Amino acid sequence: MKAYESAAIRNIAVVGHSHAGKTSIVSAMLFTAGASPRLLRVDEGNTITDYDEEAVARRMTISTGVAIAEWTKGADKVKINILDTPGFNMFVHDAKAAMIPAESVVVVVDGVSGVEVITEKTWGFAEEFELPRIIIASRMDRDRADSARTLESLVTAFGRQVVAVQLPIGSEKGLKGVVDLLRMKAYTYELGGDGKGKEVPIPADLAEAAKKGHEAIVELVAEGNDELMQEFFDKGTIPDDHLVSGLRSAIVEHKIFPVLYTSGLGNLGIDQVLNFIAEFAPAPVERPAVKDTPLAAGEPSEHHVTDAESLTMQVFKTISDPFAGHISFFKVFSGSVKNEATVQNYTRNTAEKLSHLAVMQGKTAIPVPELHAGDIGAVPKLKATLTGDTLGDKAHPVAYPVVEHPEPAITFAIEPKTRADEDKLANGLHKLMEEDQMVRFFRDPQTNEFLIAGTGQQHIEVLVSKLKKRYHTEVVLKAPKVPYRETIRGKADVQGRHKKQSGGHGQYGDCKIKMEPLPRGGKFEFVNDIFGGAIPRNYIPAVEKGIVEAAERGYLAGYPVVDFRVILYDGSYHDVDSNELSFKTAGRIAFRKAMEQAKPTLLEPIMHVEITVPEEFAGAIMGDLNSRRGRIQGMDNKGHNTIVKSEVPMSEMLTYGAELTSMTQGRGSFHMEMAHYDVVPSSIQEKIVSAYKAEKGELVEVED
Ligand SMILES: Nc1nc2c(ncn2[C@@H]2O[C@H](COP(=O)(O)OP(=O)(O)OP(=O)(O)O)[C@@H](O)[C@H]2O)c(=O)[nH]1
Ligand SMILES: [Mg+2]
Repeated sequence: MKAYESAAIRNIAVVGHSHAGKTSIVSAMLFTAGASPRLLRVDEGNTITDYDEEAVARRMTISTGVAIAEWTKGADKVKINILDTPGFNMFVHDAKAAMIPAESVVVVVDGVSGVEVITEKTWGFAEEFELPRIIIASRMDRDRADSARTLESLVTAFGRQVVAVQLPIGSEKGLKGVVDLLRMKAYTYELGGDGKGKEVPIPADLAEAAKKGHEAIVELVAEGNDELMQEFFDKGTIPDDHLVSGLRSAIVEHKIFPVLYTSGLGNLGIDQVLNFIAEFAPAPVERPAVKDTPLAAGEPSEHHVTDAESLTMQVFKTISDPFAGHISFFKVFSGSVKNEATVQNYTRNTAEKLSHLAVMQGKTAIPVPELHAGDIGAVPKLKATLTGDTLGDKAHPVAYPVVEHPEPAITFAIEPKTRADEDKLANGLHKLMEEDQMVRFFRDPQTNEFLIAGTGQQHIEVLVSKLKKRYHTEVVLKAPKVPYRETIRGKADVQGRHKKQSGGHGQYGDCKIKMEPLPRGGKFEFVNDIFGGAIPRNYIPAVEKGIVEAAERGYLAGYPVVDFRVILYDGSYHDVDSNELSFKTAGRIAFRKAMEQAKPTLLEPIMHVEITVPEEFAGAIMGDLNSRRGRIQGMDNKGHNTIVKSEVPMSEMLTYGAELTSMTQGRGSFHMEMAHYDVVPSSIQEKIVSAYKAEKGELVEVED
């Protein structure tokens, strides 16, 4: 494939609620642009962007797929790099990661449901990254699809800068085509055809609505632009070329959000979508300079998307599986990169050789000799590079900001089925973590069980399935676990002394510490306040280590102790008998004594929960949330649905999916993410602590 210059590149992230029709639109774009020989379908499991085995099995996008449509509009040939992102809530963090390489976002909404929970969530991502947005209302051929209602829901959610630039011709099964309100032209299509429209006169019954629609665009464009406003007052309208350029600037500056209509499955209106992206979506050169994260104290530097600057690139996605190997997807932010180049990974401080430089069409790598500033590419077999890393010219180190993801929402204990599985487990999970930043894998320090944490039940199921299919490792999922923590609510001032001086070499360590609470999220702070050598300097880290290790094992119920400060202010030592181990032990003793005094308490994770149910279930759902110690934060009505927002302890939500289904006859949906930690009410705390003690008692007996 030829190397496109920055001005001829469009990088778009396609986002929206699950099932809105994103992958189908992308598939239709690829076919219409000649990238596939026929229209590939999600339901046939053969689309270019949903190639992953798990995506095919579940008929939904699980991780962002990258593809390319080369499209000619008038005299311009552009390369559209498309990022087809997941809309299902448990995978939607990948849509956020796709904002890094994109200069604009295509927000897809379903023409029946309009704006949904994840539409708003992904809109928020685009807002955070200050990206222009083009909206596509899709699945317009379905029963009950309604363009006016969909537009209304968009305007309600995102404001009056949302404006239709098309009108659909016909509706539901009778959907025929679209009217381009900007240039006042109409196109009809054959459902399931080649995606290329036939120009026809604007149907008489749409003439009035089309005129109004055109005027709405004129007014909105004029409103935001003084020169055009003047022209509008003087002439009563704006000449077409000024209207187009005015609209384009407003879109690029994310002041206007245009709405188009399609059927992805029917491949209707898709050439107009490609034309619109080619004409109105900004090229990478047009984006504001990219800010980096300062390597030392100071202001961030700015990088311009041009070949003239030195090379900087960032990895935004990694695939790691036994078939494809390790593939890093990156965006070139500045400079250009050639095949076989050696570049520096600044994040890991190591050199990487870019052999087999490529662009990706789904899972297929297409070799390229070079990539210019602003382009998206991929390279296999980097040694140390992971998602989020910044690479480039060795002489000019840079770090670009990485995407922040929420903490995992669910943790399960897993057990390898056999001894052989146990040996393979860590390796398989390690590979999965390379490509999925939402997986956490660790051992429970208390029970020694393997724990796996992720965004939700389905996410964990995908991981278990990948372990089995890719790495032939079978595991059994056990009951979900709540990652409690411990903290203190009071202060303490104690002495920890360890002394063993019976014959031979003795042990002696002695420390005095104060302990006090830190605000939530404050983790741990260690302050060395020793003056005059009461404890020799080389033993102080040992005291800290003893405390840290003891804190990891917990005090009340075996959960890590967090959000506290320790001040080491005094102690004593023995010339012969003191050593590191003695001071570590002294630190541990001091920690346990301090915990006793400092009002220890348990903390539990609290989740943000957003539940969407038909309105007749709203009362029951809220009653149920009450019984789960939930705090209702707000309620919203959308059509016939009620959206309930609340904060609920994780421990009350472990099996909510199945319970919501039975409470709403399968008509409710919810998503949740970790919000913060909060103190566990004392009655519940007592139960957790006594259960721990009982279990520990048993364990000790067995060990004895
Ligand atoms: N009738 C009709 N069905 C469509 C259309 N577009 C998609 N569908 C169907 O809707 C379902 C979901 O489509 P997808 O394209 O996978 O939706 P998505 O937005 O990619 O969904 P996620 O990947 O889960 O976020 C599939 O069964 C499609 O066949 C359309 O234009 N018309
Ligand atoms: Mg999809």
